[in-house]
Amino acid sequence: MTTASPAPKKTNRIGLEPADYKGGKTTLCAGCGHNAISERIIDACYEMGIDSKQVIKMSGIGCSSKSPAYFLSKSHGFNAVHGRMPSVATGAMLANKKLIAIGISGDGDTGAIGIGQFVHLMRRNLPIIYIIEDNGCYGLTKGQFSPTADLGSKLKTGVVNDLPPIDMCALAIELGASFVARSFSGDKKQLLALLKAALSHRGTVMLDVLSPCVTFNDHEGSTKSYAYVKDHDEPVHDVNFVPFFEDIGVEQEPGATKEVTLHDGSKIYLKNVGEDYDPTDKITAMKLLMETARRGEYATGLLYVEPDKDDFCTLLNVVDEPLAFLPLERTRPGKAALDEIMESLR
Ligand SMILES: Cc1ncc(C[n+]2csc(CCOP(=O)(O)OP(=O)(O)O)c2C)c(N)n1
Ligand code: SF4
Ligand SMILES: [Mg+2]
Repeated sequence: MTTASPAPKKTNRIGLEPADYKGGKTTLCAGCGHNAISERIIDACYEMGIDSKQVIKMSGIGCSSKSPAYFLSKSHGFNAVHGRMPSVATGAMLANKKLIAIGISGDGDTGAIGIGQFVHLMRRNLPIIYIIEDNGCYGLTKGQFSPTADLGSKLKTGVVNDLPPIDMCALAIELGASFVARSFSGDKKQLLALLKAALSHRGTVMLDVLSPCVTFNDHEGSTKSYAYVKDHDEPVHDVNFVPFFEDIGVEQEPGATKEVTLHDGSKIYLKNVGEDYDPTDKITAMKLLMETARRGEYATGLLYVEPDKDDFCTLLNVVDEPLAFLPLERTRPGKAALDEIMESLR
């Protein structure tokens, strides 16, 4: 009698299985958008063949900031103080620019207490994938309005928000981030393609993911509920990503698809859904964000990209080797170098 041999295990280009990219069991509420984002990060890292040990997961405080515990358990991690993840991430990347930094924040963590740190992170173009898990409220502290809550949005108690929101994408574009996108935790295909493209970009990726809080902000009258976001999601294009290690040409209809080559040679194909959209033009991106916000809609997709902009480590001429491995003779200038500096100051 012959016995059937077990099906070969599914592995990626570095021989790892999807399970190798998982994290601990989530303690977030069932149905929380943040869980879906963690799942897409796992998928993206598996499909791109990322070495988890090269990844540093950074976060602040909030339900969103707990998420790094639920993906890539073999990576390095640092759970910083509320809103202070950007400075810790900056230090980490300057100490070792070969790391892949994934920062997870919330709309409260970034838009309120952390706004000052966020502003300087964006203008420095640090190499980091900075994800805002945006539910328009402070989930961890029971659902108060955050700075991304829309004007007129209602709390469960009926309280109406009377302050205008901060559009984190518009802010990031204005400040200098070189890859700015918006997506929805419920849109698996778009979010996965954007995350894979983010892993291929060198510079600041600011990804604002609408991620409903099922416990405090998923009712009628909320503009960050699943139902509202689903009905008002306006993708500007279909996003298709082809990694550098899969040399597949994509058939393009002339004029309708924009091709962007990313830092590692991967390509992103953006097929217009409606009007022609050029994500390399800042003014177009700002206009789109303002027009869609005025209609109460969310423009999603790759809103702005500048693939060749120098990142912060390149700008500062940071050495290739991690600082911790540099020998003493390279970290301490000798007498001759000090004499030269003193001479130049005379
Ligand atoms: C210095 C400081 N101030 C306030 C708090 C209380 N606090 C904890 S989480 C949070 C907001 C979290 O909101 P958000 O970043 O949107 O994350 P979410 O829970 O919605 O994912 C606040 C105000 C704190 N932990 N530390
Ligand atoms: S309170 Fe809201 S944000 Fe926090 S885990 Fe539950 S659903 Fe998610
Ligand atoms: Mg929040």
